[in-house]
Order: sequence, then structure tokens, then C-alpha cells
Amino acid sequence: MSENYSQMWTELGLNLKSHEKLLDVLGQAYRDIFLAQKNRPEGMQYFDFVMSEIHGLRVKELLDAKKHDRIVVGAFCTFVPEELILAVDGICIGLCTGAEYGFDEAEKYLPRNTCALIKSIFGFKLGKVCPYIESVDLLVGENTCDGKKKAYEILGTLHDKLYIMDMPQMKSDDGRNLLKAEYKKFQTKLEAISKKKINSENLKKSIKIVNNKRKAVQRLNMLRTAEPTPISGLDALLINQVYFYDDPIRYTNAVNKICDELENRIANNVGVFPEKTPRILISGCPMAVPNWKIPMIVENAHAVIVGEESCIGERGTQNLVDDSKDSVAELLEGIVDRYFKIDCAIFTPNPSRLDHILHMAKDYKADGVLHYCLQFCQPYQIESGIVENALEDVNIPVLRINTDYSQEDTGQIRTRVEAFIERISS
Ligand code: BJ8
Repeated sequence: MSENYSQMWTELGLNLKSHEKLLDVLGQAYRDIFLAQKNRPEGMQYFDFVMSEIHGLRVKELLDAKKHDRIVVGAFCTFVPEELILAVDGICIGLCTGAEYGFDEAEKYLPRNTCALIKSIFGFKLGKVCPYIESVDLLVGENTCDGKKKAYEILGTLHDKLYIMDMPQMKSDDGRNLLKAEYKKFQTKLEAISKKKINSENLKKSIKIVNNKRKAVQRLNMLRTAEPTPISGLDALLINQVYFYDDPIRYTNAVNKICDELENRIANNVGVFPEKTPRILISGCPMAVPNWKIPMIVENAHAVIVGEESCIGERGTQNLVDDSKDSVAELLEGIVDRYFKIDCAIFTPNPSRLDHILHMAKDYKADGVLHYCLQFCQPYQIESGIVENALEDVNIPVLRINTDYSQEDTGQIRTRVEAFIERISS
């Protein structure tokens, strides 16, 4: 990190010693996993810089923005509509929940058999090592899976800015009405804390900003369908992870810039791995920063990840909001339409996720699908059997992995992944 941010972290109430240890571990992991890759696109330098300053410069930017009366909103789920936050000139940050940190403390509040993503929320808060969670003016929890829903009841006793958004469980008219009502309540809440009104002008502008961000990632995804693929799955995942932190306009420019470079690579038949490298689609639970375990194992075993059917991936970035309308009410309908299509496994039934996986496997020319689940995540684990059957029916091999954030099962997973890659290569 280029500057010394100790004073900023102290003022945020971080535990400096623990925080320093965490940054050391993450910095080393980043060097070993990302910087050790060969043949990376030059455009990744931007994302390396963002990651190197993730607890520094970006946090400073947020605190400076707050001094200018802008609010910062933290979210744990892709159902939180960034468009509404931007419309009140706020900043939306997706909080990372991808590290095994402070689990001993978290387990004083949560059962051991809680998914690692939820424990991570508590671990970071209780360990006082996350500058984002300490900076927010509003922390949005959503009633998605049972684990999160119940854990937020307890999180509310640890964080006084927690706001709960209810969520539908079925894709019915009633479900859509519920989502719309919740987004209206969220609008009211944002207007109250920011002291700014949402109007058609600022809402339309914010929809365009987020649409452009999604279009840039969609462009990146399309380029990954090329053979040989011009970017590693690890780097593409990182770009998808940075999506949740960075300034949206700056991010969009950086993604489009790397896409220009990848287009050149494709035109010159330059791939990041040799031709005929087995292509794997990842499907399942989100992989939040710094959860890089599975992609690292896959790509070190000489396969390439070509897509992510995940909320930190295509499930989170597909579909745009209709920005052609002129009133706040109509624009809000467009937002509800877009978000209601997210096919999270908390919905029952959830056939569109299955269709999406089948399409992705075909479009990305995947030789196999790795279905990734966090232990104790019932929605995705229960859907994994349905996904496997549907894919095997069309002769696409599937490997199901259930894991957590620890490194203990790395060897065992590596063995299974290598056997799977051998199977799909023959
Ligand atoms: S829209 S996937 S970001 S809820 S892994 S906490 S489901 S037990 S994260 Fe998600 Fe929103 Fe859905 Fe996407 Fe529960 Fe499963 Fe844990 Fe999970």
C-alpha cells in the first residue's frame, strides 16, 4: 500500500494488529495466486492496483465522499439495487465475505454448521478488520436464505446501521409485488438518510451508469467464449469481484479497456493457456474476495475457467434495466423487472437457473461444469443434484464440490479436480 493509512484505520476503530496480519496474509496469497500467473493481459495492472489499495485508497475515497455529504451503503447481496443508491448520490459497496477470519468469535453467536459466507460477515465485524463495514451509513441485509435471515437478527445487535429488506421466495405476481414494495421502502430510506430526493433525472442517469457497468462485464464474458480463451478464470473472477468495490464509471472504463486488449489477443490467436486446454464452467455459490481456492486449484491443474454462473459472475450481471421511460414510477418498474429475474436458489421453483446453466455451458463451450457449494448452504446444495442431472442428460460432465474457506481440504479437492479434468480431456 503506497500510503500509511494507520490513522484512518484507527479512527474507524479497527484492530490495527489483527488488520495488519490480515493484510499480510492476503498480500502474500495475492502474489502467489494472481501475480504468479503467466501471460496476463496488461489491463490487469489496474485491477492489481485496486486490490493493493482495497483497504487504503478506496476507503479514503469513501470517507472523503462522506465529508461531502454522500452516503455509503454496504450490501451482501446482488438483490440490493445499486441504481437507487447512486440516484441519491450514494456509493454502493458489496461487502466481502470470502475469508475464514474470526470464525471462533463468530461461532459464539452462530451455530458451527452455518455457511462460511455468513460466518465471515460476523468474523470481520467482531475482529474489527473491515474498514468498509465500519464506514457505512446503511448496511443492507436481505431475507434470502434462512441462514442469512436469522443471522441478521443477531448482526443487528452488533451493527447499529443494519436495515433489513424482505425478499420474495417465489417468482409469482405476489412475489414481484413484494419486491417492488421493498424497493419503494428502500427508496424512502435512502432519501431519508441522504436527504436527497430521487427524481427521474438522477434515476435515469444512475440506471445508465449501472447498465454500462453490466454491459462492460457482459462484453468481457463474451470474449471468454473464444478459443483459446484470452484471459484466465482467476483474472476474470477478480474483475467480477472488483465490480462490487470500485467507482462504477472508473471500473467500466477499465473493463472496456481490458476488453479492447482481449479483442486484439483474439484477433492474433493469443490465448492465456494453450489451445485445447479443457474448459470449465463454475456454477453455484458466490465467490467473494478473497475466496480464490477453487479457481486456483482448477487453473493450476491446467484447465481454464471460462465462466461463472454465480452472483459474482453472470447471475449477478446479466440483464439490463430499461432506461427508456421518463417517470420515477416507470423506471422503478424497470428496476424491479430486472432484479426479479435473478435466479438465486432461494427461489422455489427455480427453473430459469437451470436454463441459464445449460445455455452458459453451450455458449462458453464448456467441457465440464464444476458445481461449487459452500458447506451448509442448503439452497445451492439441494439444487446441485437437479443441476447435475440436467447437465448429464445432455452429456456435460459435472463435478460437485462442497467446501468452506479453510485450506484443509485443498489436497483432496485437487485430487478430485485433476481426475475430473482427465475425464473431460479424454
Ligand atoms: S442472490 S446467491 S448474493 S442470497 S452461500 S449465505 S445462500 S447459505 S449468498 Fe447470495 Fe443474494 Fe442469492 Fe446471490 Fe445462504 Fe448459501 Fe450461505 Fe449464500
